[in-house]
Amino acid sequence: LPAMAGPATAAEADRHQGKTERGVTDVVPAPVQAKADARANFSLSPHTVIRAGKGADQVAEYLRGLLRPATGYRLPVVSKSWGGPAISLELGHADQRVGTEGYQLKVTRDGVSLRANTTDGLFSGVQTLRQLLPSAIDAKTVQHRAWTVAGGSILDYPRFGYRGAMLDVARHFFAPDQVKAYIDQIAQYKINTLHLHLADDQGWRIEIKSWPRLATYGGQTQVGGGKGGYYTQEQYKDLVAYAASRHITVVPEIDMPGHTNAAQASYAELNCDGVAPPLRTDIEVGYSSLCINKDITYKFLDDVLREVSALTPGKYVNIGGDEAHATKPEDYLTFEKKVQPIVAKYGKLITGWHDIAKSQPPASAIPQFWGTDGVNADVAAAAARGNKILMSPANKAYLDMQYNKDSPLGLHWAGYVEVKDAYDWDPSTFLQGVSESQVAGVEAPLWSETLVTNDNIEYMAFPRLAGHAEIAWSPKATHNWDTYRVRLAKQGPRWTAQGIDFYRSPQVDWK
Ligand code: TNX
Repeated sequence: LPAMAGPATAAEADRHQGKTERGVTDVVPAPVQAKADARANFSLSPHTVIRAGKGADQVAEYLRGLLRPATGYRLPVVSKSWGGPAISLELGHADQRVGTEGYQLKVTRDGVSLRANTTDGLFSGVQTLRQLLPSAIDAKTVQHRAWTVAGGSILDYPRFGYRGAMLDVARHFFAPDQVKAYIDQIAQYKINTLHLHLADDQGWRIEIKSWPRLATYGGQTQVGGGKGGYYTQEQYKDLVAYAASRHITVVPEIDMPGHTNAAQASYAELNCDGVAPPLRTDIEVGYSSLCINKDITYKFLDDVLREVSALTPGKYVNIGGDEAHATKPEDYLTFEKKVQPIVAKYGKLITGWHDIAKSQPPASAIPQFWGTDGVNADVAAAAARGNKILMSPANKAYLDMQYNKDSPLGLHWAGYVEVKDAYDWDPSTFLQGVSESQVAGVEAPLWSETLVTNDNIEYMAFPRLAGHAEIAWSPKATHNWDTYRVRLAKQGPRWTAQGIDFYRSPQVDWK
């Protein structure tokens, strides 16, 4: 073949001709409606301003923070623009259909107009806008090149209200900055909830003022015997605020009545025999249980749930409930009957692993399904009673499952989960007796038995998290692996620019 003249790659073509390497239909999660208009591309310039309508300042400043490092442009946030090139963020006057979390985005030659009914909606629109720019927009230093926004219009809103990621900071502790990095990574896929697994057998990770040894003693190690750690209440509040600045609500989990060895090691009185067990750094599960018939157990939980609730602005607190193999079934029910009202007393609603379904929690509680097959009578019965179900089937949604037998990280008790497996499931048909309107949403849990660094987190979460985010956000009708894998491939250069160490699955033709 004769050598082709001209730029060799799409990105180069973009640089030379001001064309775009991606369009409005390439976005992940797929929007509800997207109409490309190649003649309507808009280019950022040193003169571009960000116009923030009333109430849109915070999102406008966030957008500015995203666009400045790579462009080097000033991009001032202004309340009025004078007809020059602008990205305009406006609250209100959006199409009815966008609801409380959706947005409308229109790119023309003259600028970008983003509208939503809420700042959450604007924030989601900003994440879309980001993907209409070249992937180099995520570089941390100035790149000299054209910054063309793909032209067209988008109308978008989520399928489910709960779009979650969970991070297990108990098995291995992750410092506040590490969690913030993950928050930034997940926010770009319109995840709106971060569930923090704050206490387990190997570590207690949040300061409780009325029971200080939980953190200072129970937090001092982790799986493998490293030094562990915990969040002070100030650090936790700062994390919650950081998440809120990314329009993400934190759901704190205190696992109980099992997965409690760190607490029992910290306070002898929490054990039926009054003897504190040693701290544990192995990965066995199902051996620990709080003492169900001691009053002190409920005094302890009242204190913990009071403090955690007071630190948490979100409406949900997760009370764990999984794998309580060391608790007798009748004791488990006794325990749940006593603990669930404490959560209500402190003004919170309950989430918990689906094991809590058999205790018939109030209809406002959200059991989180983590099973691997499509039949679970307790969960179906809860749905029939009115509970919404959060879907995290382990063989699909667990980010800690190995991709294949050669994956250097992860476990495989629920099977190997390649990128296609993680994408190919439907939360509204996975479980018998749980249909679309009974699903609260989707959460992708990342357990950390084998994970130590942010690179480890990234390698397990990406690319799979993008698939779960798409399942939670995009209309079912857009679900299609063949088109998804092409859109997903285009995320690769973005992750590279962001420094995300993702798994280059052979199922995707990465650029
Ligand atoms: C099961 S899933 C657990 C966790 C483990 C995880 C590892 C669930 C509710 N409990 O304690 O970390 O498997 O994949």
